[in-house]
Amino acid sequence: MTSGRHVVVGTAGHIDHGKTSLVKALTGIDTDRLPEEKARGITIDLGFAFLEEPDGLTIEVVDVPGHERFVKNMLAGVGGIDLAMLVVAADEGVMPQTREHLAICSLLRIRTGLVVLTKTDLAEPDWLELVREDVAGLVRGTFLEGSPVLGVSARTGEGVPALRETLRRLAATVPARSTDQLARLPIDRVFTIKGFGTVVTGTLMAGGLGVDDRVEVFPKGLQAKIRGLQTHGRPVPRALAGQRTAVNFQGLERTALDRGDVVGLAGSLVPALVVDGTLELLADAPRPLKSRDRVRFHAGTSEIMARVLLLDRPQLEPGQSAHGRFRLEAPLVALPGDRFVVRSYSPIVTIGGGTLLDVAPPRVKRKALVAHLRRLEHGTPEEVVEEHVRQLGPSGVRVSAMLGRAPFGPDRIRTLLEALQAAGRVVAIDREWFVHRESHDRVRAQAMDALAAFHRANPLRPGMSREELRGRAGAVDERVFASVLAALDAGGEAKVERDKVRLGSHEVRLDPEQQRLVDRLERDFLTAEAAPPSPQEALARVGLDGDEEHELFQLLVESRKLVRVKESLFFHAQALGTIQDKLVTLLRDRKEIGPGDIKDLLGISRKYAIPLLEYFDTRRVTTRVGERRVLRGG
Ligand SMILES: Nc1nc2c(ncn2[C@@H]2O[C@H](COP(=O)(O)OP(=O)(O)O)[C@@H](O)[C@H]2O)c(=O)[nH]1
Ligand SMILES: [Mg+2]
Repeated sequence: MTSGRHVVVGTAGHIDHGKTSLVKALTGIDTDRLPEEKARGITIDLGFAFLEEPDGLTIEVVDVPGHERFVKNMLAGVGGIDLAMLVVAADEGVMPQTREHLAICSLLRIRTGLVVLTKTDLAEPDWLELVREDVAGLVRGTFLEGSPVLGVSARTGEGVPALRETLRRLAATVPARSTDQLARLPIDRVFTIKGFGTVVTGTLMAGGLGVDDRVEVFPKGLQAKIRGLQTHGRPVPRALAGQRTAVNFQGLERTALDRGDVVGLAGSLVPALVVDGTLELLADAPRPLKSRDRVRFHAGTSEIMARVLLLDRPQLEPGQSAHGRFRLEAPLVALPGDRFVVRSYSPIVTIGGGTLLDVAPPRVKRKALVAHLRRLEHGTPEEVVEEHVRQLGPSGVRVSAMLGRAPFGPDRIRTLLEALQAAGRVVAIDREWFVHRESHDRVRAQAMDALAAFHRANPLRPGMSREELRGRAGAVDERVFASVLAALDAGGEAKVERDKVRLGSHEVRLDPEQQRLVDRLERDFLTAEAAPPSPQEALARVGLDGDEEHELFQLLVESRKLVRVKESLFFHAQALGTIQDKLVTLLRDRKEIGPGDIKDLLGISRKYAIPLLEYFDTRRVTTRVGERRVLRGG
């Protein structure tokens, strides 16, 4: 059933050259289904048919309109095809949309195809020979050069079996699509079926979709569950890359969806309003393309108005290529590597196309941008992933965020990131989160500079506050900063102790006079026991001016010899230990005490007693019960 191969064949060619008749002769299916199509005898929108071969090969056919006014619809259909069938009426030969459709197929990098000369019943052999020469000239230098050219009459059936055989042969040469990539289905039709609800169709570009999958319709952000899936007219539990697929949603209104939207797994794709890519102007484009020109941008099944910015020149001549940025007037949902087609605003003709390189491009100067795009264009997959991580700087990137901006599936991205990590090019913050080595090093260097500057300005302070240091090192994310500090600590360049960081080489060195003052300050607090002086008083006693911010005072605080009990109330750590022991002994004896008891116990005033009691509450030594204290857990 779904085990066989699937190849999507698209028709191409001028109106009335017999494309729809050929599809019908081949598959038995009339793809002109709209009443208006029947009435006018022309194809307006895309038509779909399929052919099941006995060996499990399914040839799915997308029939496109040839009329120049409907090239937009043609573009929506041709994006998903593997194989182009360029149809030229033998009695008329090459016409404008023969050329335009061939150009579009070339721009979309369709690699395989054939030419069918239809209506052979209407052409004399001599004439047919001339048309063959005409066609040979047309395809020279394109992907169709050297491809089969078959004569067919849909009317008499002549040549149909040979065409079918050739399609089978070509189908075998089409490479299989990636199933590792994220599922993507650009919608080409939306309709309702009585009793089922909303159905969309499209060619599944990559990955797979299964019944009951939770999906999202991008860029609208509408989430829904897949109720049913069909491939060529039959229900299937799962659809795979390359298949024409109909998706029946649970809980989505038909009117909410449009051609051009993309179905993907919830949260997996990223809509873009600015994209960068290569841009080539067709050699037969009617005029040069100027920077800031307004164009029609076609990718997947969407058409979006856009302004093109040429990055390295004011205008692009026919036949030239360059890098371009597109400012889109509506969000695009696509991935790097996708091809796109550009048509001029007026007259509406195909003028060029290119490959998307970045769908979340950085805001950098033009020169840096061109260098960035070159790396994305010519790099190996590993280099492409590295370039994105580099570009994202110290905030780095998560595997999940990488999925929407690189043309690789989750497993591949993880493997590439792990290879980069092994090569020392990126640093893993955790299993999902990576920062480029250069950014990591930059934060590291900033932190080292900030530490050195801090020590220079505060030679007596043992270390810098971790939070302040993080601010000086670019205010990077806490976990990235932790990783940088861990690296510095491991290398011995810095030492991290609780919330303080210092250079590995830093030592507080006091001159003899400073040492004497510090010793005296400390002694004062030690002997004052439970009734210590205020910082100002203590400093004044040794002849210094200042409060607790004084660096000599801070030295005692940071080395934990003095402990802050409340605002500007400091106790010597040793004294505080003794007080705690006395308090605990008293509480064991009395079970509960009031503020008066501690005053008596220590011979101190309320000024010290209340803060001490509160301090021991917060240290979880005691618990407050009304105005009284009990031992915690006692
Ligand atoms: N004599 C002859 N007429 C054909 C043949 N194929 C198509 N036609 C006619 O050419 C016209 C256009 O055909 P159609 O398939 O709609 O062309 P499309 O616009 O390329 O899809 C119709 O009137 C067809 O009946 C053919 O092989 N022989
Ligand atoms: Mg047609």
